[in-house]
Amino acid sequence: MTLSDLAAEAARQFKLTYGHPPRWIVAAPGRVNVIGEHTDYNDGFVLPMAIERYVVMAADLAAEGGVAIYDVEFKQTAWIDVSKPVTKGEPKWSNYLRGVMAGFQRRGEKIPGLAVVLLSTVPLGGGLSSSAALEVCTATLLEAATGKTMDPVAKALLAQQAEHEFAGVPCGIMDQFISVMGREGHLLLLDCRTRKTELVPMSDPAVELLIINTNVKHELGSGEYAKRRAECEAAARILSVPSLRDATASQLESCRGKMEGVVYRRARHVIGEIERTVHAAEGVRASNWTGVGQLMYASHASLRDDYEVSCSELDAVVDIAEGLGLPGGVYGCRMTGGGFGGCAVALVKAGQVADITQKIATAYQAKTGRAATIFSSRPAAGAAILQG
Ligand code: GAF
Repeated sequence: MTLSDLAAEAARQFKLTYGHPPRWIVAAPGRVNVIGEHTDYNDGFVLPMAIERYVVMAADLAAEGGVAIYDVEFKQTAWIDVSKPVTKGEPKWSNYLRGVMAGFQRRGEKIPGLAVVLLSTVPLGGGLSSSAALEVCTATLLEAATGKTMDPVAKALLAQQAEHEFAGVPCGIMDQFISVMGREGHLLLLDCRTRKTELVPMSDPAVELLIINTNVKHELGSGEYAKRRAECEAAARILSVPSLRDATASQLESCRGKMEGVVYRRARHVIGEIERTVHAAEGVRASNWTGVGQLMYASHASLRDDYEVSCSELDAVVDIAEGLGLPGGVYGCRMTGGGFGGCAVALVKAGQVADITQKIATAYQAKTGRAATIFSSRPAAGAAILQG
């Protein structure tokens, strides 16, 4: 579904639910990370793009004091009391919105009463940042409804804080930044230390990014994510650097004897991945697709063996893609996002997309007994007010 189809559907659902057309329609995209995994909370580089999958909200003013949100997929309404400081509550998904509303209140903003309809085409638990899209979409709606536009960095940080405090995931800044700052036809090279962003054009019609959802649900709240973060901090302490961004591979080797094997491997992944990300951005700029593809495979191996955030289904997808290789139209493939399930991303020759999709789907089913969901996306624009 295109974004304008989705906006029209949100307007239709709003009218069905509340009896009149919406005043505002806003949207925020999900993302796929091309490379730079588990580097954001180590002050490193990431290279994500916004995808043509969105959370969309249609809304209008309503009685003061409360925000009602009807989720079309869950067929469920959440009601949030905004007459006092917003707190965590039920249903669980409403916490992403609650967290953003609480952040707005902390900035001294009064949240008006609202009637909202929520639609999403970002698969849940697919590692494509459905939660960041929901947070950023909520922030965009509040911008529209209060008439106060936020600075994009402040907006992304507010959404990240909502994730920390209301969803309990100590995530980095990548997902919220790309959902706010994505640009059509571009990847976003983000320096997570300085928060400096650079748009990297990716409009070569000869290549496409395929997103392969293993349909193994990924769950970052389970504690493994926080554990990885703590291991990275432990490595930085041993190396006497503020963060792993400041460490080199040779420094790490010289301190190897001072750290547990697992901490050493986590650091080796992060240090290598930061370097790969910078090289991959250069590769994209030069349309050196073979080079970018090799970096993607290396990233996957490192996430699988050193960082241990892959799973057998993601490994199966990458093995199948690598088996097709260049003659089969595949430049590179890797898991994307937090890991433990979710999606892989493959850089492929545009002319062979249909063939590659069919081959990966068949081989994945045979190998794992599961059905994959495969789609391609061009780099999309970040969050926007579509109406109002
Ligand atoms: C998740 C987090 F939310 C991001 O901040 C990032 O750390 C990613 O996992 C791994 O690169 O999506």
